[in-house]
Amino acid sequence: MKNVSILDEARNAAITLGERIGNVFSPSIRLGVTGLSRAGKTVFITSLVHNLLHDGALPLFEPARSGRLRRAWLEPQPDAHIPRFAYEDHVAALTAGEDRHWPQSTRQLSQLRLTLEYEPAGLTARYLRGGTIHVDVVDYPGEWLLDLPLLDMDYAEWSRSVIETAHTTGRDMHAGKWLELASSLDPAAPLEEETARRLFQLYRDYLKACKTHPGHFSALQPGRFLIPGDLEGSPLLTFAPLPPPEERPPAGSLWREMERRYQAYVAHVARPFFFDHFARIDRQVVLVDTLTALNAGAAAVADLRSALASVFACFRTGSSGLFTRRAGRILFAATKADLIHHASHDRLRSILALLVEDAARRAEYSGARIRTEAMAAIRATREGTARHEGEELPVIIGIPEKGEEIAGQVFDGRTEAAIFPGDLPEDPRKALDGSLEGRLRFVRFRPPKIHPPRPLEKADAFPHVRLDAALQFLLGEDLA
Ligand SMILES: Nc1nc2c(ncn2[C@@H]2O[C@H](COP(=O)(O)OP(=O)(O)OP(=O)(O)O)[C@@H](O)[C@H]2O)c(=O)[nH]1
Ligand SMILES: [Mg+2]
Repeated sequence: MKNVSILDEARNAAITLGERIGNVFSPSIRLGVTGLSRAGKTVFITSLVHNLLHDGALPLFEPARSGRLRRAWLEPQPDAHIPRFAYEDHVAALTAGEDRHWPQSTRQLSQLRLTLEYEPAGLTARYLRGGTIHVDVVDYPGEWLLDLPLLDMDYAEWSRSVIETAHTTGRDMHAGKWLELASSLDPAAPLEEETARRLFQLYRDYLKACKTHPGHFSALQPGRFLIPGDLEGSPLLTFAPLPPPEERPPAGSLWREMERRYQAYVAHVARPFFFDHFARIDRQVVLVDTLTALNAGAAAVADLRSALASVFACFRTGSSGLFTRRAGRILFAATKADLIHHASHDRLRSILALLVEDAARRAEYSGARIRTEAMAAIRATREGTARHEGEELPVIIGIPEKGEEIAGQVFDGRTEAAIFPGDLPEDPRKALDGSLEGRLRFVRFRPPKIHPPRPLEKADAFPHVRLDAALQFLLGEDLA
């Protein structure tokens, strides 16, 4: 990255050194969990922690299978200035008997420290170090990763590039009002706060419309305009791109004030996110709601691929040693695999693998170890077969959420149903060529009914699909 200053690098090195010294006696791993909104981040972290705390069935996680994992517990997190991941509230929501429900949407960065006590595998290891490791889980919106290009651009460059993409097909139908206002304003006129707000609102409406329009959400900046986190309503967010003027307008003008706010956003929001949080991540999980994209059609799948390429752009800088300090490992996981029959799980993984490979190629990525999985952090369904017109169909059985609908049947949120969601194609390329259109149908299910957590009873941990395989890839070697 061209304008990453020496100061930043020095600061980063200092963090690294400080953390290493602090970690001599209690190693810690920072596990980042990200994904675009509703990808399944909160449910993933809640189930992962719950399964470790309550001795869940994790046969693919070697330390658990071999009995070397002795104990897990929560501890106060290292970064007191970050909100704590509301683990207990999420478990309470999911285990509230008849009132159980999925956790609320969470729209900012949060953290949770999980400590694992284990028996090291080798004799030497057992002698040299204790078997305790802290896992600091960090939940953050994937939308914030899309701010990376801003670190490299000044306000004029950014404005020019945003306005240029706003004229491309698909986006242009949403950009009209904002562009109209932006081009009618005199950039040299003194700033009026009301105009600034109006411009910001129209630009944000444009971003929001693009986000819901399949095919166009991968470059929506600034990330905080969509997921403001703790900056909701902050003046730091009251800016928008303007057509760059030929001559530099005077201080106090609309242009100069917008420029100042943009610079403040980059300096105080985007840059600290990358350097204070992202840079310190050792293992990364990128959750991808591949099924929802498949359900929406080929344009949405192609769009997902471009969003993944933007994610790779962030990790690519990791290969130059700036953003990831220890051996990186990135897991891309297709979530909610319990919405399809297990016969299709590997196909789901292949589709994600294809998207990830394509995205990595586009971003010219090389770096950390990458893996793809199809997974359900919490399994809300079970499987069965049903006869339909003389044919045996693999179905999934669960309680669809109230208001969900299939072929005119509206579910009441209490009754179980057997659903044939359709088959995923054997050839993953079909996900992109439009041949799946209208052939898949997913509904949202209620969370499964489990008892409130009591320690040491396997049946009480959240059921899952391949959560243990994810754990093995992410942490298996650290507990060796
Ligand atoms: N069936 C099933 N549904 C899931 C699973 N994980 C998530 N979901 C569904 O996806 C929704 C979103 O999950 P969250 O974990 O809240 O997603 P998130 O990424 O934290 O979302 P934001 O906080 O809004 O960014 C949930 O409310 C569930 O409806 C899963 O493993 N199985
Ligand atoms: Mg969340």
